[in-house]
Amino acid sequence: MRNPIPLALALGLGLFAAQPAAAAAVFVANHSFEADVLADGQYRVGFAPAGWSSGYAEPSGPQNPLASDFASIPDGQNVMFSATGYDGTPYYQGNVHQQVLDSLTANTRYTLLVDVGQSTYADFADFAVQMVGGAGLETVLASGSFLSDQIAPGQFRTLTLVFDTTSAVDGPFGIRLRTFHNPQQGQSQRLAFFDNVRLDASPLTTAAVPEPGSWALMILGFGASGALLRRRAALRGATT
Ligand SMILES: [Ca+2]
Ligand SMILES: [Ca+2]
Repeated sequence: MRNPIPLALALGLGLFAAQPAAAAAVFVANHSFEADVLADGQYRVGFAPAGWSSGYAEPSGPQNPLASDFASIPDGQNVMFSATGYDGTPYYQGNVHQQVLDSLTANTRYTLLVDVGQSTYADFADFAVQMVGGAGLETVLASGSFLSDQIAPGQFRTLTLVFDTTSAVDGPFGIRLRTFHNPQQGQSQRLAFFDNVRLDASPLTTAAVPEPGSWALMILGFGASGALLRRRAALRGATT
């Protein structure tokens, strides 16, 4: 500890660098739909996957796709399919959800990541990945989607949804994965697939990290101090 100042600086920089590690994972039950691994090619309709709820579970369920359905599965063997189509009015639409928190913390960024896929064998359904709250998880706090031409058949893409709080919010708080019937797409059944649902919470403390402009000013400041010291030393050298 002969030279504590550089050590303190190094510790400070280390803290800045470690900031992303402050993100804490929020538990999502059966987040990858692997709770009950199905036989290859098998799928289940009529109930939501374990850990998830649905007001109308018939057109959603866990599925173990065939190798020909997707180039690869994001995580494990199962995914969840969600369907929309026509079997009489109203059109059916997949809609599963689960509560994950009792309340939201102030000044926190909640980041939800969901892998969304389009199979090789079915048209892609309009879908939404949502962060929801309120009674029955009916209030949409944040919602995200891809258009059908943004995911190639047989591929999954990761959708990232961010929700920031400034004050604490009473829950419940949850995740909803759903498909929508689009009248312009006709009556045939369409499918969207979901996998690997991840949610984390990280404090919004970015104010502790200097902006690039501040860094430049600080470095300029250090440089100016050094120049001043050198000038004084030179002056002293000149007068003695
Ligand atoms: Ca999975
Ligand atoms: Ca499989």
